[in-house]
Amino acid sequence: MRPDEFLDEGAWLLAGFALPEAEQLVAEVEKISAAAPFRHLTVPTGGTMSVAMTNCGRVGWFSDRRGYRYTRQDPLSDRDWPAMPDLFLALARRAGEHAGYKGFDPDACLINRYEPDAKMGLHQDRDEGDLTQPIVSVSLGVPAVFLWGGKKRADKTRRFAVEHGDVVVWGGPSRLVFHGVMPLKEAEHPLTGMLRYNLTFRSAL
Ligand code: MD3
Ligand code: FE
Repeated sequence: MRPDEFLDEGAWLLAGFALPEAEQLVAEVEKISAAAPFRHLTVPTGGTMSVAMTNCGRVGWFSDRRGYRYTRQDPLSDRDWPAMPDLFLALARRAGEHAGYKGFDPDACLINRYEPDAKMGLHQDRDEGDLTQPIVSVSLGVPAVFLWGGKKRADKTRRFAVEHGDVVVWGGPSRLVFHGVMPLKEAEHPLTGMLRYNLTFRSAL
């Protein structure tokens, strides 16, 4: 097994941390997306994201021409986002604690779905209300390459690979670093086919 890897102050890669429950996690993602379908959101500049998204939890992240925000209801259906499964919350708490963040209690889980070639440009996650809390990220399915920069967009970036079952915890001095995901390479995973899912747990309110 790959050891835990220290990435930077406050940031840890917990290799394979979610492997024991990965199959159940994928099944929960499929249930959530039956109630709140994956969609390609529009960004304020008018473009469409190549990554498709949905959410579970008390609030969900949403974007349209007006901007980015967390909403209590899915704007597509005007219904509450699906509840966060106990399995998700337990995993997020355990990973947070493992990386030194006691009492992590996320209220939002953004679920990203990558098809071949889908990518995420460099950005900061700063729409959350409580920036003292970490973000816990869980990778499922096809492997990907994360881009990991500094506090300024122009800072030099590092790359590292994330695989099925890997968990990354970003907090403290690493919470506001610029990051992104390289275009997904075409590959097959027995649980997800050509897809990669990423769950990110956040304290949004
Ligand atoms: C926070 N997702 O949804 S994991 C995102 O794989 C997002 O889908 C990517 O970035 C994905 O906002 C990357 C989450 C992540 C990665 C690096 C970070 C969150 C981070 C660095 C600093 C703070
Ligand atoms: Fe992000």
